[in-house]
Amino acid sequence: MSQARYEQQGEVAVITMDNPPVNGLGFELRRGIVESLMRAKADDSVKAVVITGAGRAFSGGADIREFNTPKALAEPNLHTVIREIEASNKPVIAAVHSVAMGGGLELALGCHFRIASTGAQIALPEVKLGILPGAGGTQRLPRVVPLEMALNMIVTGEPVKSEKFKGTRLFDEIVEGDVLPAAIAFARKVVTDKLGLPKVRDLKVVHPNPQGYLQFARNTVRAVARNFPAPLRCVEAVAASVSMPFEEGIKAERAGFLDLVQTPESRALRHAFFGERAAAKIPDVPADTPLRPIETAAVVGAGTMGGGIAMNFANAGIPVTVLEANKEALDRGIGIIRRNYENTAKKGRIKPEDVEKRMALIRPTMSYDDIRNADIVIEAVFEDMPVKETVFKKLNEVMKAGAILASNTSTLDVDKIAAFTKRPQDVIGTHFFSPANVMRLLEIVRGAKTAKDVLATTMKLAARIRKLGVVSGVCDGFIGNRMIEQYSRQAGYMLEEGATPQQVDRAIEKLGFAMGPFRMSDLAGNDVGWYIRKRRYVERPDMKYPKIADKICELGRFGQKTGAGFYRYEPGKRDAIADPVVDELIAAHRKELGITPRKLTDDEIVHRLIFALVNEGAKILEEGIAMRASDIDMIYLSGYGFPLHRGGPMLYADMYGLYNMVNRMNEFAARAAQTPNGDPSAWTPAPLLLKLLEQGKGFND
Ligand code: T1G
Repeated sequence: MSQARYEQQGEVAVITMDNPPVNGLGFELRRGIVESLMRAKADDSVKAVVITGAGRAFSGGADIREFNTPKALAEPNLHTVIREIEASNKPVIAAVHSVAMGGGLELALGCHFRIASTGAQIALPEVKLGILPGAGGTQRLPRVVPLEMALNMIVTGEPVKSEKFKGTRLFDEIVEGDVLPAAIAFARKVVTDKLGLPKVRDLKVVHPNPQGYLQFARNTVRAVARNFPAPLRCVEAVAASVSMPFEEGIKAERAGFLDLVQTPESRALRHAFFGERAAAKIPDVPADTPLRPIETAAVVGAGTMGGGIAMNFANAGIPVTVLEANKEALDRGIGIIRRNYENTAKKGRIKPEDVEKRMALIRPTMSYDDIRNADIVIEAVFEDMPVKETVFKKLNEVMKAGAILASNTSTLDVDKIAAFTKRPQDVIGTHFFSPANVMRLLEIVRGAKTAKDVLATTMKLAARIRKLGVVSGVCDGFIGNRMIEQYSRQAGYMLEEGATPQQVDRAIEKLGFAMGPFRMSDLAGNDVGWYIRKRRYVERPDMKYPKIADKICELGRFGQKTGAGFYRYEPGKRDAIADPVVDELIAAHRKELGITPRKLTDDEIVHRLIFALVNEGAKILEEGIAMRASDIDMIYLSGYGFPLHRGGPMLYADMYGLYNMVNRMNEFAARAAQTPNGDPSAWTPAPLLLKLLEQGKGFND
């Protein structure tokens, strides 16, 4: 069945794009539109054509699922469709509602007239996918809206509400309510008033000093676009709309589009776009699973994490009760929440009155009785199993039937925690990342007995509190922390072999990481890792570890909170300053091990850190702890500062080539075998990695 429905209303033919969910302009739909246009053209009773979209969008643009596949460019491609519309000998009117983005807006720009309903999101968001509008958007939009507004839309990709275009030539009418009848009436008027077939391409870009403005735009964009080539190419494409005849401008735009769509940055951005949406899909939990209502929440523990978690609920307008054992800790926690809101209001990110509104949603208490009717309770107490046991036994006793009992544990076994209750089906892990009210990532840890509706409800709640929920199975460290442990081990080994903390940090930060391993450890607190390693030494005596981090901790150098760690810090400052004390400690340790320090290249540093992540990620995938490779990438992009333009560790490996990666791992293993305290086994490729390599596949295929 054609994805372009055709019906006639009197002398007006109505073509309705119908390719759920957002009328992506895929090959089938493009063909359907052209066939419908031909049909209208051949029918003398048709005097005008209206094009609109079914469902929730006019059109969300090119069907990005077709990218880098033959269908994306198969004729009729979007250019051809738009040319057929523009060349039509009968007026074509776009009836735009809800969403007109990317190719969807470009298609409307090829029409002779455009009618929009208010509130419609109008955008050319291609730059967010690492490309540029490739079907005339950079040439037509500046011809119907002011140059600066057009350029800003194309370089930022941000949507603008349709009513903001009042007074421009983008829309001939902007109407309240249903746009289709208005568009059909307008079409009739075009015919009776003989309004002709005006083409956007025939208009001129108007600006008092276009070259001056464009140079300013180039300088501004160059300064901020850093790792992404697309924004600057967007400026050049728009510049062509000013300096070139239309057809030349189209060619310049096309060249830019074809260059960008092949870039690794664009592949990474598209991967992140789909990865975010895929994360919410749980294969064995049907999308229509009935959810448990979440009207109220409770948090046990008013510490840093508990306070941040409570803020997420208040921010989403969900009343939340914060339970703390002692008054002083409770008052301190609530005070910190208030200060956070006041600071946010000072920065203008929320209105002053929002501070009180949100504080009013947060109810402090020291009594479990006050939380018994909450729909979800999140435990955020000390990371110690006996403490969790006490809390969950109490929650089991107190909470109403059907309440979701969540733990914010960052590494402990959620199945063991569930076993403290008589309702393991209601228990789930909700691992927030510090600061909990800021970091988008939420690892949702699915226990063996966690009910499907509890999982589905928690995933939905994640979106509601503006978190990126990613499902993890139960293992030590879940997904993110289990991988970061291997990353930290390699970082420590490289100090033993000859690198300095600043060299390791600088190398990975040059790749685009927000923070290298040693600055990150100093920020999080070196004692956190130390505590886990001491547990590991008992549980996993077979696993070898570099020892410099332990020695740093034995000196009480826990990082920023003690004024010194791998670096030293001036009081009240966060700048990491190289500290000769650390260099001496490292030198002494190397001597003790009998290591002659060697020069490590940035390339070795970067790839030992990343491939340590990837190899562990492959094991996590194989064990079913992570449902898909893109989930692992989303965790690293949103929770660990992995550079977006690289798409995450698993995509990085795919783009590097698994064959090449395994060769590097063999090189690292050989080196580790010759290094005192080295651990060649860290580089044994995960079976899944070898399997994919054999099949010539990548993690994200
Ligand atoms: N193609 C295919 N599927 C798309 C899509 C698209 N363009 N946009 C969204 N989807 C899917 C999405 O994967 C999800 O699928 C569902 O729709 C709902 O999305 C030549 C080449 C349109 C504002 O970049 O910004 O045109 O998970 O959860 O919050 O110049 O989706 O349900 O199976 O985001 O209501 C440019 C990207 C393409 C628009 C709707 N267009 N999409 O938001 O729902 S490049 C875009 C969005 C282009 C031309 C170039 C948003 C939305 P599923 P959702 P939403």
